[in-house]
Amino acid sequence: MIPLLLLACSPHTAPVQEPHETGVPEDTGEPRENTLRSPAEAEDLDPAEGLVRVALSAGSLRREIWDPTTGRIRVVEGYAFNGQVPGPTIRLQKGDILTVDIENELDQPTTVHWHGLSVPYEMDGVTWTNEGIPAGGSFQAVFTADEVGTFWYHPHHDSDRQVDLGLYGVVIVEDPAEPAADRELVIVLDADAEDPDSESTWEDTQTGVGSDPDLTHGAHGDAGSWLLNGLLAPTVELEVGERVRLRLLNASNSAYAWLDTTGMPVLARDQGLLAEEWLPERLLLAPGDRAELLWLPGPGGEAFQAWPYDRRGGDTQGPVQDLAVVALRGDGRAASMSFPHVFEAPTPDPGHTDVLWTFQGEEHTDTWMINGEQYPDVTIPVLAYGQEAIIEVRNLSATEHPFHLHGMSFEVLSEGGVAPQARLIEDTVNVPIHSAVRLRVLATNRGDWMAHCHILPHAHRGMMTVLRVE
Ligand SMILES: [Cu+2]
Repeated sequence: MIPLLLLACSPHTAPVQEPHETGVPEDTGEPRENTLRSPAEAEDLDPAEGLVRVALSAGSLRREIWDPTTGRIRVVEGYAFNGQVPGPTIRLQKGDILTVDIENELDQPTTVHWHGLSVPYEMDGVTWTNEGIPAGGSFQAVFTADEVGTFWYHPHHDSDRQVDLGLYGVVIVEDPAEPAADRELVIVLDADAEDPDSESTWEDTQTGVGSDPDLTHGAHGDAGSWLLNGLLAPTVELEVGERVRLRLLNASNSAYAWLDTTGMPVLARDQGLLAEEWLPERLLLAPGDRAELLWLPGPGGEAFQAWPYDRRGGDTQGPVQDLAVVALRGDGRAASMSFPHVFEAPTPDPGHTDVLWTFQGEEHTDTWMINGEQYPDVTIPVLAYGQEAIIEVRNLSATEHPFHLHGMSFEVLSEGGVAPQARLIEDTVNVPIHSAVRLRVLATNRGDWMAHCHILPHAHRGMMTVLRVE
C-alpha cells in the first residue's frame, strides 16, 4: 500500500535534472522560481513488495544559487548524486530490503555511508572496509531498513570536501503504524559559506562568481547563509490548517543550525518518534543531526527562521535569518494532530564507564584528537557481541563537537549531567564545551565502527576513532 504521505507530497517533488548536466540557464535578470519543495525521490526499480532498488551516481554538477534579495547569482562547481542537490530521497518502509547500485563518475574515489542506519559492516561506506569506490567504479550496497526515522547518506571518503560540494541525500524509513500528516516536507539545510579556515585547502574547487560578501562571512560554525534544498531564502507555500510533517537534516559539514521552532512540536530527533512531546522555542541541529517537526501553518508564522550560532559558545551577534518565507493561503484555523508518543522511562545510568573518549583540540592550530590520539593511530576498545557498554564522551576543547557513532544507535543517559525526561535514542549528539554526554550502546552489530566528530574538517584532521564489536 502506498501511504497517503507519499501521494500527498508527490506533486511537490522537483523535476529531476539530467545527471551531470553542466549547462545552466543564462541570467536574464528576471526573478527566478525559488519555491521550496522536497527533493525529488529516487525511483524504486524493483516492483516486488519489500524490495527497493535504487541507482545513485556521484558526479560533478555546476549549480546556481540565486539570492532573491539582491537578484545576484553564485555559481558553484560542485558534486551531486544523480545531478541533484540534495540527492534523491530514498523512501522505505520498515523492514524493506534496499539495494543501491552506486556509480562513481567522479575523477576520484568516493564511498556512500548510511548515516544512522545499522547496516552490515561491509556496507558502511568507510574506506577500510571496501577501500572506496574508485573513479569510474561501482559498488552495490544491500541492507535491511530496521530503524524508523529520517536518516541520510553521504561519502565517508574525503568527506569534509565531498559532502560540502553537494554529495548528500535523505533516507526516510516509514512505520506504517504512524499517522500520516496532510503533507510532508523534507528540508536539507546546508551552509552557503562554511568555516573558511577549514576550507582553505580546497577553496579553488568552489568558484564564487559575483558573490555577495555577506554570504561568505561564516566562521566558527556560523552558517553565513543557510540554503534549504539548495535554495537561498525560498518561498514555501502553505495552507492554513494543513499539518505538515517536516523532516529536517543538517548536512552542513561544520555549521550549527539554531532553528526557531516556536509553535512547532518536535516529533522526532535522530531515531524515530520521541517518547514525549517536546516544544522547545529553539532547536539546535548540529552537523549530521536530524529532527522531525509538526508545522501547523497559521497567521503569525510568516517565516521559518534561524538564530545566529557560534560553536565556540552558542549565542552570538548577528541577524536572525529567514530560512524560508511563508506564502500562506486560506483563512481556516490551524489544525492539530497527535502522534503516538509512547513514553518509555530512560535507562538509569549504572555509573560505571566502559569507554571514555575525550575530545581535545584547538581552532588555533586546527589540531583535533580523541584521547590524545589522531586517526588512524588510535587505540581500539573492543566490545563483546551483545554487550551493553557505557560510553562517556567528554569535551575539553573550547568549541562544540557533534559525536557520531557508526553501526549502532545509542541511548542518551545524560547530557551535561542531566538525564533526559524520557528514553532518547540518537546516533549523533552534540557535546557542548567543557561538558560530557553519557551513552548506552548495545553491541549488536559486528565490525570496526567509526566514532567521530561530525564537524567534518575536525574528523578529517584526526578527530575520529574506532569501536570494535567482535
Ligand atoms: Cu569537532
